[in-house]
Amino acid sequence: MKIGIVCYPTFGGSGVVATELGLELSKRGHEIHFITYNQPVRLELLSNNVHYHEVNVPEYPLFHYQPYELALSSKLVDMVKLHKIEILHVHYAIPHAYAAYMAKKMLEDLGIYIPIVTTLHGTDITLVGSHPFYKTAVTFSINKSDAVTAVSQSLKKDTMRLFDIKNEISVVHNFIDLEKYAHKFSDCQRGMMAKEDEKIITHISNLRPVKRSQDVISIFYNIQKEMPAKLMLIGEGPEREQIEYRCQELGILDKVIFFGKSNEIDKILCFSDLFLLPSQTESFGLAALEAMASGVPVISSNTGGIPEVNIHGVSGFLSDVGDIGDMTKNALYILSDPERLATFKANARNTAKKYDLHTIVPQYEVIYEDTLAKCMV
Ligand code: GMT
Repeated sequence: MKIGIVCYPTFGGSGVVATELGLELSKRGHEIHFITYNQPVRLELLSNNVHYHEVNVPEYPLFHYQPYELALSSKLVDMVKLHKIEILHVHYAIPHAYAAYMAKKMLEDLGIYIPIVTTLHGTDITLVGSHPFYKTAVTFSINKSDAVTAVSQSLKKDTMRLFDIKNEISVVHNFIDLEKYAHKFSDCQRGMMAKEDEKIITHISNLRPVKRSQDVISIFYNIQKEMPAKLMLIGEGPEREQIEYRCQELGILDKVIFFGKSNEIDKILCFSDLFLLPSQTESFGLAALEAMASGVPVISSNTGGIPEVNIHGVSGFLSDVGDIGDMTKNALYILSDPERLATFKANARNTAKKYDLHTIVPQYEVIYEDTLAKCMV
């Protein structure tokens, strides 16, 4: 199949999932065309069946807002015609599903039929999409897609609750390349980060308020009072400065390592003992799955789709949002006993196996085939 993929090319989970999906589909023999405004961060290798087409939005001083969806829909039309793309898979409703529908209509005028698969990732529904300023257009775009998927049962439920949806929504969970996270001992440069007796706690996010990174600091503060520990913080975002100040106030700045944005998540997770994800809301929590695939147990909130990923008492523990006391108690329970820690690590890796890309990616292929077949009728 010739598949066009539209996504946000940044470090967000939706862009990561879209990129990993395209790369795996290409290995399975499909021709993939990424169409977006920058080369996706995890798209390191282009090959004869992985292509990247940049959407350019020329700056024009008359426009207060540069019209990205207009440029994207024109680019989609051009690329579908030029490369004979058979299906478009757009990740994130805003504005991708909307721009894809415009492209579809323009192509219809030329006698070309292109089906659209839309994948909802969470923030496009729970945080941004349901805002009254966007809701009408998001509802329209979802209802006009030929197939719609959501990354968790929880996100499907939220979408049905928040929007007037006429379409069927299939749940296709996020996935992980387990081989990439199957570390050899020699890969893990633990000694560079912490002393032998220090536990390594990790948090990865875009440091936005929804991630409750301040809770991460509070939990870590409590942990390091009880045992030697280091905190690895990966990611950039608006709360970074506040977090640094807070660490300074608490006198723990020397125990916190800020990595910024990183493409080497697997290497950092490799030497981690525990992962913290106390988010306010999370449609899935890809970062938690990445941690689990590396054999890192997860202390998380019990919100949104996280309970579909992190299994309470098995791969880690779940607590109510903001319950720092319970999260600290659970973290100390796992970390304080080496045998228990080893069991949780093994369980985390085993639990992640449910989301192996070899299980999940074929589910998208079936959706593409069914959608194409349905649209031929
Ligand atoms: O979490 C973010 O702020 C980034 C966001 C995105 O759109 O890339 O992540 C969302 O999509 C991910 C991939 O499907 C999910 O794993 C995240 O849980 C989801 N984030 C939220 O729902 C807050």
